[in-house]
Amino acid sequence: MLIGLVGKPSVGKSTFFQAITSIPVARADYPFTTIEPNHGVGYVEIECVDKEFGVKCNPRTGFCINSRRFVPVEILDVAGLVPGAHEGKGLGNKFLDDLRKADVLIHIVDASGSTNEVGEKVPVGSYDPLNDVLFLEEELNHWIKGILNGNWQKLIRESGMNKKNEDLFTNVFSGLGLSRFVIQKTLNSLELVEKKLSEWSEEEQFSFCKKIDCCLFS
Ligand SMILES: Nc1nc2c(ncn2[C@@H]2O[C@H](COP(=O)(O)OP(=O)(O)OP(=O)(O)O)[C@@H](O)[C@H]2O)c(=O)[nH]1
Ligand SMILES: [Mg+2]
Repeated sequence: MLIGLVGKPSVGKSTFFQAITSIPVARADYPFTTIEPNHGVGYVEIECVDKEFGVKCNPRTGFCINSRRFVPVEILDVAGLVPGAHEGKGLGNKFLDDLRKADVLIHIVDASGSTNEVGEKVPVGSYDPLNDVLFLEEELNHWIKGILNGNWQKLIRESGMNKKNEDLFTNVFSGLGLSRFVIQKTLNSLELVEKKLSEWSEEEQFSFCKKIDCCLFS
């Protein structure tokens, strides 16, 4: 499993990464300390069933010590996102492409409210962290929309060749690990299964991206 760490700058993403992987990485109290992603492996410790079955555990991945299984989990720590990243603010949102293969995202939030929306220090409690949750979701939606925009003209051409919407979108989003089933369900819920792509409004395109985003990293 690959877990991506996301959040605005200076909230402790790299600190969390280091705590989990024991890999020393740059951490500092100014925004954009991380620019290139940090990639490492951490371990989830669980009880092994070897004792119960009276066997010696020999796991294919990770390791087992005294009936404690250490299950490897890949972690990716990326640069911070700021509001408007999809318009190029901060370091933009291109680095999110590194998270394409992530199964899950963990959003690291500074719950003390001591950093503003771009990760600068402010008095403790003077910033509402809920704002971070909302803008990060919005930025992820825009990132997906950017992927769709890049493929839109091609999709419209192919849609004219009588290809089904679910097949077209499955091709575009398979690289993100989205199945045909999820695409079909999303199109169904928005009543867009049959609608010709050339007739989709901007709003419908964005709604699709928003819905698909929820399925992506669940
Ligand atoms: N008080 C407190 N400080 C923390 C915590 N986690 C991280 N910090 C501090 O917050 C600052 C930023 O930490 P980083 O781990 O570099 O944050 P980041 O989110 O990776 O930042 P960017 O790479 O700039 O996006 C550092 O000075 C850390 O020591 C925490 O749980 N509590
Ligand atoms: Mg960092």
